Amino acid sequence: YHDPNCKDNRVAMVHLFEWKWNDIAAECERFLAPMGYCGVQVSPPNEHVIVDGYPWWQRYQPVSYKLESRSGNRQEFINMVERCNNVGIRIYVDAIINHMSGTGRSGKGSGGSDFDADEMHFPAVPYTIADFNGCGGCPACCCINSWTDVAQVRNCRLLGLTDLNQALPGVRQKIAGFLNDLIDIGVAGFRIDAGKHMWPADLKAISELTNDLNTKWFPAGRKAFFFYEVIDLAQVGEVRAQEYTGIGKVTEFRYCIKIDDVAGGLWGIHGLYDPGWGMVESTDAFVFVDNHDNQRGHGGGGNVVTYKNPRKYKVAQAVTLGYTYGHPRVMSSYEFTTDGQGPPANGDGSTKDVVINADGSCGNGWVCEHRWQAIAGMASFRKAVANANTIDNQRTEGNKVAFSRGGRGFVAISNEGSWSGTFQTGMPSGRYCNVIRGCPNSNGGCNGAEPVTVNSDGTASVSIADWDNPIFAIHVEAKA
Ligand code: QV4
Ligand code: CA
Repeated sequence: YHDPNCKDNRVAMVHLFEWKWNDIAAECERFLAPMGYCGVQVSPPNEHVIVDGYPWWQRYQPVSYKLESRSGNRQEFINMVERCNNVGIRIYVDAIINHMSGTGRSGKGSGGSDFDADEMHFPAVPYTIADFNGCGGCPACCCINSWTDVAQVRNCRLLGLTDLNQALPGVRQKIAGFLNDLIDIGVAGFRIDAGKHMWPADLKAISELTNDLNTKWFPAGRKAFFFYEVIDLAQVGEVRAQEYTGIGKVTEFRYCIKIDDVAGGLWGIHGLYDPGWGMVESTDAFVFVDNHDNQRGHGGGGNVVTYKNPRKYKVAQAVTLGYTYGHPRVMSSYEFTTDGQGPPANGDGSTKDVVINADGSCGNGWVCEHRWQAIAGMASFRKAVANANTIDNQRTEGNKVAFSRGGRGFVAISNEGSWSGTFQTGMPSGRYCNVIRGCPNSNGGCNGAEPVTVNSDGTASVSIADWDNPIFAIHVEAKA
């Protein structure tokens, strides 16, 4: 349950937030596979409520487990999983299993199913009132008021969302049935939404009901990857991330705060992983610079760097993908100005296609951080150094840092203007491309810059001069 099931040495995951299945399938083939990404976290694929104005968060209110959502239908989902797996890119599903829709909502979901949340009537699963937690032990609102009352956090309603009782065998079976449908289609794992709001023992029982992965793409006997969304900012008395490390990896939200600090002051890189603050160990940590919640002030927002600050964002991603702590996910956003704003939409409310401009950037309001050369280049770097779990030749000078990764890659980052000189890269001699500028091309050179020569003693002449891209990175899989 801890293994992301990546193909070969691929590592980096990208969250293609609110993308449609057909666009994701194309992106796997045309970009993610060649750039060395491992997989995609997709938006919740199941039927959801439809809210006026189509905010993104309507998809966090399930109506059923039918694969009919704003991103596409079941057949489109199946096609995406097949096309992505066929080029070695894994699909991870954002699974909403803590709750169904919020109270006060009823009617038809995105797949046409009837529901009535106040009655806890979700006939397309089916769930009835008996499948939900009652309000015993909860405040009068039945909601979560005290975040240090662990039973309340797990048994009462998060944001008024009708709370399933995962202790019941029937509920466990239905959730596992949903996960197994996805596993049989070929997904590689799950982000378990609102993990904090479910008991680890119940989650363990549910994961033990899941099938092995589809042997069309995975070795026999492999289990799905589980990573749990648990926001632990070390508040005394609250749920701890460590309660979940026995059943999968866990989101490390303290990392978002740390990396924002470190990207502003690179001298702090030694403290990126801070066990004294209660951060989980590297092998248990699922890390990201920002996520779909905290980039817009939801779920532990504040003190995070996003696409709106591109230079700092690239530095933060370069450290995240270049360093060794945790399993990394890259956020891929759409432009927004208000927190509830949904994805780019057509007049009828349907999601706009992702269009790719001639220069490789995205149009139609899609930001596509994962395509920024500095970030995509670092995704390829992470693949090249995947089996080199050491940091060597680290050199920290003021607000600048350089290090190599076990002879497989070398990175230098400057946060205070140009930085040039001779560096020990620890790499075999040869001609390499600075992947922050561009990849090797078919003429034996590099796109975007001249090749870099590493001498037989491992030294190279390195120069960082571009204020907006203050990073230099070479690795053994990008030779000129
Ligand atoms: C409103 C009132 C409530 C009232 C309720 C009554 O605010 O006080 O009880 O009506 O019905 C939306 C609205 C919210 C509304 C709720 C229910 O924003 O105002 O409640 O719907 O109708 C996303 C959004 C939420 C959104 C939710 C459901 O962030 O704003 O709520 O989807 O549509 C904690 C948790 C953590 C969680 C984080 C947001 O520990 O687990 O809060 N993060 C995950 C997801 C997140 C998602 C959910 C959980 C819920 O990452 O995106 O919330 O699935 O930190
Ligand atoms: Ca719960």
